[in-house]
Amino acid sequence: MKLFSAVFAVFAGALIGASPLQADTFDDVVERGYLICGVGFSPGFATVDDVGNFTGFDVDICRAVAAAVLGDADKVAFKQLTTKERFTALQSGQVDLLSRTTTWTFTRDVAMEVNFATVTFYTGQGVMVRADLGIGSIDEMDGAKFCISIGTTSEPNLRDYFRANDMELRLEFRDTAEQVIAAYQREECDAYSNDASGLGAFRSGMADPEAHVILPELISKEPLGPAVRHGDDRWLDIVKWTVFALIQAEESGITSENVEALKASQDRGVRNLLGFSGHVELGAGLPEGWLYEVIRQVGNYGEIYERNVGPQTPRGLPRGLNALWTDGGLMYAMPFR
Ligand SMILES: N[C@@H](CCC(=O)N[C@@H](CS)C(=O)NCC(=O)O)C(=O)O
Repeated sequence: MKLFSAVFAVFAGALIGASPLQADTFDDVVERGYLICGVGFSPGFATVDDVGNFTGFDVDICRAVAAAVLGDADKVAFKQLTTKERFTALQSGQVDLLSRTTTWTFTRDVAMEVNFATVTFYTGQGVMVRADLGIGSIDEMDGAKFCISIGTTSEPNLRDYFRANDMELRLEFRDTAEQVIAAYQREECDAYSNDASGLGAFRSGMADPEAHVILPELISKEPLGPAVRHGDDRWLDIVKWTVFALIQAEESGITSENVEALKASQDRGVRNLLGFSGHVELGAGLPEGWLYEVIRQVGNYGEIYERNVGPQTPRGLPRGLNALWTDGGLMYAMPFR
């Protein structure tokens, strides 16, 4: 019995491949030759077309990491995960990286044993209601019934807000965003609540967008970012510094258009940022020019933002808190030195 347990433990450990002591996702990805990235189903963040092409803000973060590690942004296998299954998928080793409109919270970071690399998108929780209810503020929603997805921060945020304001809250849960929206459209609830960055997209996809109103309040902070497993420090560093490179490149005016010309630059800051410095990248075991490939193939943070969710896209999201710190936003890369 004891022997069986020990054998089983070793076998299970090999299967999940996530023992903190052994974890080295970087080596696994290089050996496999492609990255497995967990994404979601949100327009602007992750969607797939009829022929299997993935696009979106979160998708581009995966592509940037693949370009950094493998020199090719296309070497990614995407796995669409529901909110309910996303952390198990990461913990059990089904994905190398979770880039899925996921809020960095205390509980997730500490108790769920995932490490958030940094924040890629700041948003907050908003509420959409049927216009015919004539509601102008969440504070008029005592007793309202909300449709929400299982396993999101949306549930505890709503509970806290309603409790704090002494209002009654009724919840109707569904497994996926698609099911939540369908339930809301069938009027099985009065309101839909989720990250504000996603609400407008879902509204614009409805047959009758003007029949729904997005209320002005945000009831929470939702800092979204990519996550890896605990105990996988080198991999965490790579994901973190890939994102910082995207942000710093925007601040330094380096784009997918001009990066080729800057490749030969002797400026120390530029060389560090593009991964040609001869020391920064070697510690992580990455090839020369690893960040040059990221910017060349995927673009800088601003390019990723504008392409997927910016004002010129159907999402139409202004930069707001996601502007660079130099423009009054919160996007601030740690120094490349
Ligand atoms: N940021 C929140 C919510 C994120 C989220 O995933 N929201 C929606 C769409 S904006 C969703 O995809 N829901 C359910 C699903 O299809 O899995 C969290 O981390 O819990």
